Amino acid sequence: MAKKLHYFNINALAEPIRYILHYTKQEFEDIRHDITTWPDVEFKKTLPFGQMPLYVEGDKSLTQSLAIAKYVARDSGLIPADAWQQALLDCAVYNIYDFWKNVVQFFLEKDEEKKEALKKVLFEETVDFFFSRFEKQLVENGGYFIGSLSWVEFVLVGIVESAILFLGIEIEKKYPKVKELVDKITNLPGVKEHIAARGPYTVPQLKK
Ligand SMILES: N[C@@H](CCC(=O)N[C@@H](CS)C(=O)NCC(=O)O)C(=O)O
Repeated sequence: MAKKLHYFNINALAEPIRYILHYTKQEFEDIRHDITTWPDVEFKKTLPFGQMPLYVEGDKSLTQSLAIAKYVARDSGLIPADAWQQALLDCAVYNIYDFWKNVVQFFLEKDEEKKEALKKVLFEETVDFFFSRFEKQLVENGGYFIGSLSWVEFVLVGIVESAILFLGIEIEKKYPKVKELVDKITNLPGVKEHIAARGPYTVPQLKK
């Protein structure tokens, strides 16, 4: 069945999904909408909640990036059978998104003074608050969240790469296990070729 992923031409919420799809060798159409001219009013009206990513499989469609990432990771050994292990992964992924919310808030802030204040808190407190904890979890679990590769490590790496791009800092340098994971995921078969083919991302300029 034809699979399509709609998102902008940026990493952010869609790159973990793209990584999982490439790693698990699922063919899909990687449809990228232009963020610099967004909103595409007619297309936006067709989105169930007005936002992307949107995943389409035949006549079915799904929104919410985490629901999509988890769905495309099924049947691939990236989701444990045990309910407690699944819950630990859900917990980890919501922590990752709690961090990401701060980056989005900073990125979307238009008032220069407020943006500077948000940046200060992010750089001086938020990044270390979350990453010292992610690092500790990875150290305690053999480099993963629950002891083996799961869909959530793909989410962490996608979000780390996006945060590095959007904040302009090299977050992972201070956190060796996070860095190790970024290197591991980005060199996985399928993911590596995808990255080489798409080239580097740049920070998007949003329409005023
Ligand atoms: N909770 C949603 C958030 C989706 C979301 O915020 N999408 C943004 C891009 S990252 C979007 O579509 N923005 C365009 C708009 O709202 O018009 C998810 O995880 O998928």
